[in-house]
Amino acid sequence: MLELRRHNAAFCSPHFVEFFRRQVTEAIHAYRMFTRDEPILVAVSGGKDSLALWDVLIEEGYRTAGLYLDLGIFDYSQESKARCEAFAAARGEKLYVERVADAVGAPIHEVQKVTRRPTCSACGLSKRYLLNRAALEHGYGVVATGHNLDDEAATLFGSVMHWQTEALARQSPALGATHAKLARRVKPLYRLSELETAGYAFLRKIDYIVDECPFARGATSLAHKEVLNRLEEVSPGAKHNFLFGFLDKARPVFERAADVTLHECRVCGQVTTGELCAFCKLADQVKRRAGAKGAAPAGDHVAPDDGRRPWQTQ
Ligand code: Q46
Ligand code: ZN
Repeated sequence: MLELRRHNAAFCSPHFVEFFRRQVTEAIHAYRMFTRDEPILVAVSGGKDSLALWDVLIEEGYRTAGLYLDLGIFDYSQESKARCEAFAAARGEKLYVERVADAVGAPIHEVQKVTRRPTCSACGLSKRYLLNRAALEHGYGVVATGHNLDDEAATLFGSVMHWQTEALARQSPALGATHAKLARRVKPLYRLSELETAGYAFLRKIDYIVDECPFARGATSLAHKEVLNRLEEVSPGAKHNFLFGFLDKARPVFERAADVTLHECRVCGQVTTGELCAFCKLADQVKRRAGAKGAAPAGDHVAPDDGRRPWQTQ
């Protein structure tokens, strides 16, 4: 029996699986994320959230393929990639694998040495860029990620703490394609907590990587999650109310205030606000300062997502 305090309900295993899938399909319909006829690219990291999401979409009859971004982070990457490959093979689904080092010019954990850009910042930028590029190259108009309620509430908390109004305007379970070279980005798990996703992955016997990326240690987003977990303990439903209250009442105000003009990067043709996109600048820095050598093997974990699009670094 699984007890969910914020819903004031308890579920047996089959009913929990049903409840979980219904939350996902309701999210898809509420935000018109995609239709059954359209192919969906699911960004998978080998963790519980993205694999649980892929599992639900397959079981609900959606047309999907997975995309694994191989970050080249030691054993972590190798193990997470193996989980994604096994998951896809067992279900007969297509999995695209992209080696980030091939695109950036160095494994992601070496980028800091040559550019001084923090590893997670270079990683986040590269992931946003490569996700969008892969979607366009392989003909997918929409990318789905496994961000859950805890991720989204923590991101919102961080943006509010620093009053990042542009980030607040962007934070949404679904971001549209505002340019022909932008795939839509959706988060069908935004109504489900981390605990609920873990419960679903367990009940569905999904073999996922439990370890976090080694660079996640000490991340501010984890501190924000702890604060929110403490609030949730004394007030079940606090995270849900925080996120959903924002989406209903506050986001439209921030959204109206934000507007950008988009161009195509003169080097790679992807979307940017300036002449050269942030990814091309990063790759150029890496090449010039380190001399691009080949790639190393890699792995991934879905990063916190404040809705930044491929051209945004701040
Ligand atoms: S950003 Fe940083 Fe994550 Fe990239 S380097 Fe690892 S912790 S995977 S969410
Ligand atoms: Zn570019």
